[in-house]
Amino acid sequence: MSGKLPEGYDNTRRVHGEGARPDTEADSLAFVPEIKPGPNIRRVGTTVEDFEQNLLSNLYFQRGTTIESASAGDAYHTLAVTLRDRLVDRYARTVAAHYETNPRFVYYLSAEYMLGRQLNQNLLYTGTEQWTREIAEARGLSMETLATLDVEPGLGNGGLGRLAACLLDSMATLDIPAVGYGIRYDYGIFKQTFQNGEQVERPDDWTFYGNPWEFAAPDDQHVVGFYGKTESANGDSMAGPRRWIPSETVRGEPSHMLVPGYGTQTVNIVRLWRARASRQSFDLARFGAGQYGEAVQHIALSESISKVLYPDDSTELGRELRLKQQYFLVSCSLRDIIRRFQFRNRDWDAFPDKVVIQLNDTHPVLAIPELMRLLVDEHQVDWDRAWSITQRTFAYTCHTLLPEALETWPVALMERLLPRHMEIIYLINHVFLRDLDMRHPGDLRLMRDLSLIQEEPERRVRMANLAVVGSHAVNGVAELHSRLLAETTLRDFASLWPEKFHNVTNGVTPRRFVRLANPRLSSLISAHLGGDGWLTDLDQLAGLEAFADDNAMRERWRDVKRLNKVDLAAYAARTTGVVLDPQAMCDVMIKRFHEYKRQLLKVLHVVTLYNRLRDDPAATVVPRTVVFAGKAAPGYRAAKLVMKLVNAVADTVNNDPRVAGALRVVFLPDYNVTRAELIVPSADLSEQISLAGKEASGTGNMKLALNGAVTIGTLDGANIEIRDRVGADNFFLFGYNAEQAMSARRSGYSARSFYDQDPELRAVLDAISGGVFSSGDRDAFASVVDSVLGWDEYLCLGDYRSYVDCQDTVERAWQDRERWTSMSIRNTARSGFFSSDRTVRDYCRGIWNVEPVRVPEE
Ligand code: 26W
Repeated sequence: MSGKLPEGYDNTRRVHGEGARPDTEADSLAFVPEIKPGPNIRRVGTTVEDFEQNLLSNLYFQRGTTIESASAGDAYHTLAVTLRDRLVDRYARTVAAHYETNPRFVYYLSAEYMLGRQLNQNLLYTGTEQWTREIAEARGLSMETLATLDVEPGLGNGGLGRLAACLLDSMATLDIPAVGYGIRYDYGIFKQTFQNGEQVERPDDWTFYGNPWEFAAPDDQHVVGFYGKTESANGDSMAGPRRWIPSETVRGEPSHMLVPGYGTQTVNIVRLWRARASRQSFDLARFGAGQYGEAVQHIALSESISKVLYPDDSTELGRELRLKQQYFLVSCSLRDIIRRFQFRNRDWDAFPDKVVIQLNDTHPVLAIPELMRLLVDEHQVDWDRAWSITQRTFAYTCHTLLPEALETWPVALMERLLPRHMEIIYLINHVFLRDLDMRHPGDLRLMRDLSLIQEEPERRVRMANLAVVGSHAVNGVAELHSRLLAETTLRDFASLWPEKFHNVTNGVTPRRFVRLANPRLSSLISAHLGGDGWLTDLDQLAGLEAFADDNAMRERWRDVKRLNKVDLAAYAARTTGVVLDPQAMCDVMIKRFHEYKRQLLKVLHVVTLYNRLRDDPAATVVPRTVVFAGKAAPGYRAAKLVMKLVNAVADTVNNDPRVAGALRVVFLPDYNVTRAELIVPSADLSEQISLAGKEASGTGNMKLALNGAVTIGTLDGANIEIRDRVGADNFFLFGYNAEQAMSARRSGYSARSFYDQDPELRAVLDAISGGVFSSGDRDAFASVVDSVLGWDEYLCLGDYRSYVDCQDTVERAWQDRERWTSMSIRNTARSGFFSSDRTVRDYCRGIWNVEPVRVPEE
């Protein structure tokens, strides 16, 4: 094998569509860069001196400045580029190894990625932490300053987006050939601040100072069409080929960020698409006429596609721009995937052998009709063959159970925006319903419910149905979730195609959420496990079990937690002015605000404690710090009112001398990955109190358990598996289970009956509606109290007593310090299963059927 890679294999230097250079095989091979790291392109040394040289030369040549006049920004960008150089070295060898072996690739399509800050991660993954610390200290630069300049790319809302990032990290660490595809939003998830306790959203201009971690690849742009009409290419069958003539086009320009594996050479990429206007968009004539706005209007319109992330994480809004975003992601990514496939492969039937595309929820599901369009219309593959290739290529992960989160798009909008895709969806539906009728003749209910088209009240395309019909595998993200999907939401599909349905329980990367977030705990663990092998084999944590009842270990374990709580207290004081006691139990509820997650139930408990303390200051309560953090979708009024109530209760409690020292409540603003890395290590109690059957999995619960927090929770999502693994006596369980929650409603659930029967609950609700937390304004939170005393959708009052009693059990346990510490150690020791490495192994074995490709050292 010559080792000479064909032009652009490492997906650089090939341009498609409008304004592209002519792309002839002959001329492209003429310019083939030798990418095997040869002496002349070696930029990275192996000693601290080399590293310092690399830094200085990058400061000179990349920033055009000298050490004397360098700003902190210069220092940060220089460090970033120098680390990036080291990762590029490994990336080049990864590309060569993948070219060599032409493996099956996993392509992860996600509208969201919450990658977190890159600096500390890349310092760890390049093993240059110590060197950097020494050089920085020697040059009077503080690592903290550099870290604050490291902006978090907040290209996601919550669980789904962070899971995507954890899976990418684990795929690289397990040497799985993979590429993540997403959208490079100019504005990520909004910045959250509070005014009078209310959430205020501000735009997140995350690339204002540039992003040193990305490589723009303008030559790899693709042209994406919208609207327009279709016509037959040859012959009039809808099964095509047909021609789509879009009336509007934008260019999709990629930039990629490196995704290094830990403890291995593999470096994969995540490729993020950005919308650029087509070249002739600037209207010079209008500009000349002084119509400056109009002159750039077309550019603004085109580029609005990747302008901002939609901040909703569970209610589909059906905005046209959102659908354009989804198609933009899908069209660019599929063209890129096909281009990469065609480097080494010619036969379309081999496509599913070389390509598996994981659809991260329904957001990228247009990829199914888009692949059909590209195969049938652009590559003249006949319909049935194309359909078989498509089904064998796609796999779909569902991340929710909430009916309102299952996306459906108006047929009228789809027909207008994507006329050819609507034709293809109709044909897919026709063939599917025809086969269905063969298997279940005359079963109209089945046909109506499984059809890709909802007929009433408005004709809409059911994206989840399209995902299931067009994929060879469907999975939920926790055992209960996958079971409920097969028994309720997707029941008919599951009985039609039981072999398609899988469970892959979520996981989290221990590199970011233990090693980087909690270095104190990591070194304590490594000290007891004889090294940090556990970082890539998390089941090794089981070795800590032997020390769970060891006094010396418990002492040191508590020290770690206390010091982490000191850091949290310092941050809370700095950002909110609230003074926290590091000795108090740190009770944490950190997640998106949503009624099903029941932050309100946590507030009812806080008010219960407050009432108890107020009524009997001598009452023996355990000093407790309650930490809230999380954003609400800007339009989600009910969630935002609960947020306001949390801040109101916090103000009242924190300023009431009768409870000082016993109870503190703090709402830390602008929750994101970086905040999680601060809060998780300091948590003693992890609040996972969603109504059973509503939280698909949860991943915060895993991060907290791995960092020694003990969970109080319901039998919901992955809580069940956490309890199964850490043991029932190391988990505080309360409330309805999923079946009871579903039957409670059926058996005449009355929220008011709980109010009538439970005086403590009554006192709590009366205090809230009585204006205790709103300086006497009885209307402030009336609607919150009315809604739980009314329909109480998420059975807060039904679970109140069981929850409060369980919290009392928590307090009794906390008072036995040794027992609590043993419980904490056992939670960490028994949570190895929740590594995203295990999750990726499950996907590889059960759905992707891909093998690792080892990347050689130098
Ligand atoms: C259409 C708007 C929209 C946007 C995002 C609907 C639904 C979503 C996501 C699916 C919501 C989400 O983040 N789900 C969370 O996914 C996590 C990763 O699997 C799970 O751990 C959480 O339980 C689930 O709520």
